[in-house]
Amino acid sequence: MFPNSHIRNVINSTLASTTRFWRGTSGSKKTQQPEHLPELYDREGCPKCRLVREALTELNLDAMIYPCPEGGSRFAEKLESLSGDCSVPFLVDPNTETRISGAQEIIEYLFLEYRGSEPPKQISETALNLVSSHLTTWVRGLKGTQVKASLAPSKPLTLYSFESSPFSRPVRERLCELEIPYRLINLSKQQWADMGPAGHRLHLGKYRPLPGSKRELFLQQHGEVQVPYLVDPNHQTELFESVRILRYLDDYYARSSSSE
Ligand SMILES: N[C@@H](CCC(=O)N[C@@H](CS)C(=O)NCC(=O)O)C(=O)O
Repeated sequence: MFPNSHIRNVINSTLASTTRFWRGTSGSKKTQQPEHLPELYDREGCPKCRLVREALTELNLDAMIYPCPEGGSRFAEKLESLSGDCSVPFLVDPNTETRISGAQEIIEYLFLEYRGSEPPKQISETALNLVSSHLTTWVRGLKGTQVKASLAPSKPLTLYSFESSPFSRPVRERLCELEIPYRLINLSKQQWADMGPAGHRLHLGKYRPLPGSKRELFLQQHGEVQVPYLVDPNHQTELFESVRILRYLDDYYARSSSSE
């Protein structure tokens, strides 16, 4: 059973997805993941970073996320040495040896490189998208922007998610606040049968993801497709259920400021 505070959190997260018009839900039917993960220096609550993550979901592209919350230091030095300052979003693509800052520049690069086209207006850094993304950050009460004291994992974690997922957002916020690096695997929705919560999909009969998709592989491995799903190789742990994942992250990685 969910505690009331978690139910309120998910309802609020659903409202946040609505203020962003549910961008970052569906994605490409065909995606060739590049050899190396593009690396995004990101702040979950940052309005411009959100537009980049929506582009990743739209492209169904996975990425390595280095969280850079305000007040954080774990990746700040690396970011500064790569980009010359500490601003996010910043993208490093080891496949093409590209480094780019600025949301619009990153989005244009990703679409050109991984879809061979310009980005659609609804994902670009337009005034409307910036206003609605700022609103989303405010609806979330600035969660996922400020650092919290934490223990650094030796190995990055892996999170299966997609940008607008109301259950996944609180997990990404916590990963950001705790400065935990993670491989973000986007399980973008690719067809009508993927729509809806895992237990109540908007279609009849047995759920069949697109053949050859990441969703199909996930279904084969786990018997169902549901996000968020967290893998922590540091403690040989794999978890479904947002509330359990949040508790796990707090238990294993959050520290009170005095114990730092
Ligand atoms: N009780 C689960 C619910 C998770 C859930 O319903 N996630 C949705 C996305 S927000 C999902 O996996 N939908 C099925 C899909 O995307 O195929 C939790 O708290 O993690």
